Amino acid sequence: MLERTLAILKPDTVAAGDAGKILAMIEAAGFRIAGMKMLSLSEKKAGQFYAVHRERPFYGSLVKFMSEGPVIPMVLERENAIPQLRQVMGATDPAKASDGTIRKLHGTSIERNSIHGSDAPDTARFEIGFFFSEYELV
Ligand code: FUP
Repeated sequence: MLERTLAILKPDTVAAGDAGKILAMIEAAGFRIAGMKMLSLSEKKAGQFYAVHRERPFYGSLVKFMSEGPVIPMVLERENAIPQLRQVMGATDPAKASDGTIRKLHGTSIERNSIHGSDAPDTARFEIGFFFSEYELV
């Protein structure tokens, strides 16, 4: 089934100048870019995006990290986009991610892990709508 997911190239990726390399990996994995933009999240917006984690001990630090510099949210489309992107991303903790995955290659800690990808259809819907209007998707 053709599916859409939301990815975010996180502040560590953009600051390192690795956005292009990661985008190339994503395209090589068969995703079509249906929407893309660059912006800086305020702490308030980052907090809203990660609201499901607000009771977790890492929430404050995660929100600070996600608002420390520009991010590149994008909507990616392919068959089974949600699980497929998570495979290309690798495990949350780069130290545990498989060889060749984005997080293994570019992540430096469980927090500074290079890329976000939606984990389920309902979160993908929420996360796409968080960043994009219908007219911004092609
Ligand atoms: P993932 O879906 O792989 O991004 O992982 P989670 O939804 O479990 O976590 C969301 C983000 O919280 C991670 F990308 C990084 C951050 N996090 C931490 O900083 N510390 C943790 O122990 C777990 C997650």
